[in-house]
Amino acid sequence: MPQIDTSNAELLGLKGLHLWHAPLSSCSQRVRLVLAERGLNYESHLVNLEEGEHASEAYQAIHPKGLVPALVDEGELFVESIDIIKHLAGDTAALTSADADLLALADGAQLDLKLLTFEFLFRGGPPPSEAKQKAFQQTHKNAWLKQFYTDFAAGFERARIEHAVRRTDAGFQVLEARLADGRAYLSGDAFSLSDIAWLPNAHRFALMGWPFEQMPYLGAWFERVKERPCYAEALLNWQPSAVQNAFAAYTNQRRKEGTDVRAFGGLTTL
Ligand SMILES: N[C@@H](CCC(=O)N[C@@H](CS)C(=O)NCC(=O)O)C(=O)O
Repeated sequence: MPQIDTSNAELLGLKGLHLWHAPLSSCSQRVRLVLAERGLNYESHLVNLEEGEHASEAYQAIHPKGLVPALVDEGELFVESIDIIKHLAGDTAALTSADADLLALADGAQLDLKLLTFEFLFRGGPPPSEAKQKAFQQTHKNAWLKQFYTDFAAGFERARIEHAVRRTDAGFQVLEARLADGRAYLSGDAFSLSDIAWLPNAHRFALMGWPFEQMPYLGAWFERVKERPCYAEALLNWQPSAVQNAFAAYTNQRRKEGTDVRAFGGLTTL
């Protein structure tokens, strides 16, 4: 669903690029990466997910599923991060030399990334108050998202976490195999949307202590793409150091307990 019809008069009248996004959202990170890489100016509309701003009527009138990101380009509305990055890349030759299958794989990896992020990073933070949870359940219209929060509060079943870890590992193995021929980037010699689609995922799983040391080509790719200025501009600068430290402390704690991501899905045999 790349471009969607909207009857939202406020959006139709907007000039230039407008992005609704959240600092830590991997789908938002993808879009900011293309914007940074292309040097495009945009008006930033931050949506505070912790405060449940995406459950507001106003935001749900922008994004039909009440998720981030959403982009308006000269009055045209786009949702779905992969579709947005394709739109923003325009006809930039290098960026568009991406593989459709790697973009689809990144898109399909989203739900597992979300589950594992909540389990291995967000669970370390304070839970939202009951009043906040109730308000969210009453006002957000996305039934799947509401069920996800209910499941998170109850604790995810181990089998669900195991499956998510195994599928994530399988996705990273596809990237490792691609890179094994010595190419610098996922789709060849040029940095492309394939790299942009996957960079937020590598960044996210690194925060959880994913064993990238077992995937030498992917590990080297990650080091290479981190050097690009867009990584700092679109990801690091949006990640407060207090949050990063809290994630690191929680990851260490679970590592010591033997309950971190490495203890699932047969990732490591410690
Ligand atoms: N397939 C969509 C997924 C969008 C999505 O799930 N966005 C997340 C952030 S990455 C979100 O809005 N989450 C809201 C929440 O967790 O409450 C895309 O690629 O844009």
